[in-house]
Amino acid sequence: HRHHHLSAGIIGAPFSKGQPRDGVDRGPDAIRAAGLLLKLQQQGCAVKDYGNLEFEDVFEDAPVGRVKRARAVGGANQRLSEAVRAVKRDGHTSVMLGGDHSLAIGSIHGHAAAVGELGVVWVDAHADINTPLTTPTGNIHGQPMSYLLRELQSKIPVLPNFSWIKACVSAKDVVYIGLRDVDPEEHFILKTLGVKMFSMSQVDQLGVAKVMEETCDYLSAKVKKPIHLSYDIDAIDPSVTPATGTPVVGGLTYREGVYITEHLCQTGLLSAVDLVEVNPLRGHGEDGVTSTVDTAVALLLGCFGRLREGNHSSNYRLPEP
Ligand code: EXY
Ligand code: MN
Ligand code: MN
Ligand code: MN
Repeated sequence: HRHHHLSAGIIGAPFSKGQPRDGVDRGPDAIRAAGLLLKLQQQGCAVKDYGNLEFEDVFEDAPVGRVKRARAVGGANQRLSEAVRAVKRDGHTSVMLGGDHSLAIGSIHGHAAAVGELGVVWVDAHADINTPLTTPTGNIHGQPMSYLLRELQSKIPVLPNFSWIKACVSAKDVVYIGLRDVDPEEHFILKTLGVKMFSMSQVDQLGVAKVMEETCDYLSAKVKKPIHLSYDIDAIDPSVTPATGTPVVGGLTYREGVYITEHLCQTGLLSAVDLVEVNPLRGHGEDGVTSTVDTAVALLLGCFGRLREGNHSSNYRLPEP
C-alpha cells in the first residue's frame, strides 16, 4: 500500500537531566515494551532499532546562571545529533524516543545537518522557548527551541558543552500546536518573532482538522521542506497521558492527538519524529502508565501510516475458494 516505502530508524535516548524528576529516562524502554517495533512491522513499515544511546556521566555540573546541568545536556545532545544524522544518512525516518524534551536540541540539529532546512511542528502544552536568561526554573527541557532558532542567538549566553550547537531553524518554519502553559517571557518571544501557533484556544475554535490543514499550508507555502515533528506527550490531556513530569489540564484528546500524526504522515514530508516526556514513574499507578505508553505508541503508528479506518497492503489478494 501507499506507505510501503516507509522505514523507521529508532533511537532510544534515556536522558532525564533537562528536568528534575526521575523516571523519564525509562521512556524508551517502556515504549518498546508496549510493542512499538512489532506493531510498526505489522503495518508494513521497515524498522531498524539503533538501540539506546549511552550518555557520559558528568560529575561537576553546577548551574551556570539559572541553567541546570548544562554540561550533561550539552554532551547528551551532541551525541544524539550525531545519531540522528546517521539514521537519516541510512535513509530512515528518524524516531527519537525520549527522555525529556531538552533532547529536541540534538534531534533537530542532527536532522537539519543531514537534510537541510526543516519545517518544525512542535506539539506540546508548553512552548519550550525560554532562553537561559528568561527560564523560571533553569530546566533545559523548557528551553530547547531558544537554542535552535536563528532569531534568538544574540540572546543566548555561552554555556559549557553547547558550543557545537548551530542554530538551524527559522522562526517562520515553526508551528506550535496544543499550547496552554506559556510563560510571559515566552509569550513575548512568540509574538515578537511572529511564530505560528495553535494554542488550545485555536484547537477549540477551529477544530483539529482545520488546524492541521493550516499547519501544512503554512509550512509548505513556498517550498516543501522535510518536517520534524517534536511531540511532547504532555500535549495530550493528562486524563489520557498522566505519566509525564509536567501535566497540564485541558489538553488534546486522544483523537485529536492521533489525527495530528495521521495528517502529517499523509503529507509524505515527515522526516523525523521525537516522542518525549513519557515518565513511567509518574501517573498514579499502572493504568495511568499503560494509558500513557499506549497513547505514545498510537501516535507513532499514526506517523507511519496507521489509519483508524483500517489498512491493508497493496499486494493483498482475497483468498479464492
Ligand atoms: N515553562 C516552564 C519552564 O521553562 O521551566 C515549564 C517547562 C515545561 C517543559 C515541558 C517539557 O515541555
Ligand atoms: Mn516539551
Ligand atoms: Mn510540555
Ligand atoms: Mn502504511
